[in-house]
Amino acid sequence: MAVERALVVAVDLRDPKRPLEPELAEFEALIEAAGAQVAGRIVQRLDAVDAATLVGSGKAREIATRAEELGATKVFVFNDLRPRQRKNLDTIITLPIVDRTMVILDIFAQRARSREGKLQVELAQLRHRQANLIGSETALSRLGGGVGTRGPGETKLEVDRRTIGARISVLGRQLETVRRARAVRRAPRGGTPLVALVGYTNVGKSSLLNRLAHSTQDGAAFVADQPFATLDPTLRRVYLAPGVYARVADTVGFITELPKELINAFRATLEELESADVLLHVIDASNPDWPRQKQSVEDILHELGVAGKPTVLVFNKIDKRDPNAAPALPSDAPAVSARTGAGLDDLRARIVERVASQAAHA
Ligand SMILES: Nc1nc2c(ncn2[C@@H]2O[C@H](COP(=O)(O)OP(=O)(O)OP(=O)(O)O)[C@@H](O)[C@H]2O)c(=O)[nH]1
Ligand SMILES: [Mg+2]
Repeated sequence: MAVERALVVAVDLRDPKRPLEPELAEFEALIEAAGAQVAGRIVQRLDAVDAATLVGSGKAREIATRAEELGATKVFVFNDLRPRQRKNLDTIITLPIVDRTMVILDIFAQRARSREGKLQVELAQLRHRQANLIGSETALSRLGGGVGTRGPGETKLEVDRRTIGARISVLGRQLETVRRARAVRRAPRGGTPLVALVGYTNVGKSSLLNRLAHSTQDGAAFVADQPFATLDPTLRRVYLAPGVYARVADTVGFITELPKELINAFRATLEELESADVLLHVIDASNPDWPRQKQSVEDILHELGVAGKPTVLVFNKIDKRDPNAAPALPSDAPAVSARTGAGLDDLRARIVERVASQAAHA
């Protein structure tokens, strides 16, 4: 199939607390990670989104014209789209409309490897379609192929709306069985503390795990400069201090406005977080947008009910960071580089400290 050409559409509500640009740039990176090419963007400034068409009907017609000029094959909408807005837009714009959740789910569908991961993604996709009435009449067939239509492992997503409900029940039951098996495997191992890596996607969690566990190539966790490289968590034994070891779990990266379908679907994977003694929250210090990313991660941890866990903050990628760049890093948090290995001794010491104080309180 030819490369899909994306026209990106966003409404800018000019909220000073939430500037559009970093999140829109992130959305475009997600679209490219899903395999499409960004051909253009249209930003509509409004005080509030239009209840009927999100962008306003005049703007919607402009989008349709612009899409044609650019030879776009799909329109990617940044903001949340209500089913009614989607339906109305569909009548003005003949191209398939793909939302942010569909893009993220598409990436997950392409990357999922484990049976549980695949079941989770398919379930999340079907729930999203059901909730948004995608799959009704023309919308699905118009999507054609590519971003927004792929199921895990090359299977094409079930298109018949009447069978979605039945498929969702089957998937739910299969996941239950897989999860039960996993809970048995995760039974406590002789008092070795469990440390879970958490953080925004692409901050270097898997790289850090490989460093800490001295994993090279064979058996190393998968590292890539792309969002959601890790979908299937790995667990490694890590040396901390003479006689002190931890089991360290890598996890799925978070993102601002993580689709709620995904939070639910990945709850099982994130159970790792619940059983963890300590969370190691990894932040990309080289990204000027790190405060937003850190806040998003904290919000999601809160939603998952694990915000109260003892946490060690660690700033990664300091090799890539301009030391004078704003915003400054807190002086007391460990700063490391998974690439060069800088700061790792200090980090190990912090983890030991946290694990010890945790054990003392237990
Ligand atoms: N310069 C620099 N790059 C790093 C460092 N740590 C990781 N990277 C790079 O950052 C990218 C993402 O690294 P990963 O380890 O896959 O990040 P992750 O947090 O596991 O990402 P997801 O699994 O996608 O959430 C890769 O290109 C790494 O090589 C670092 O300390 N310095
Ligand atoms: Mg990873």
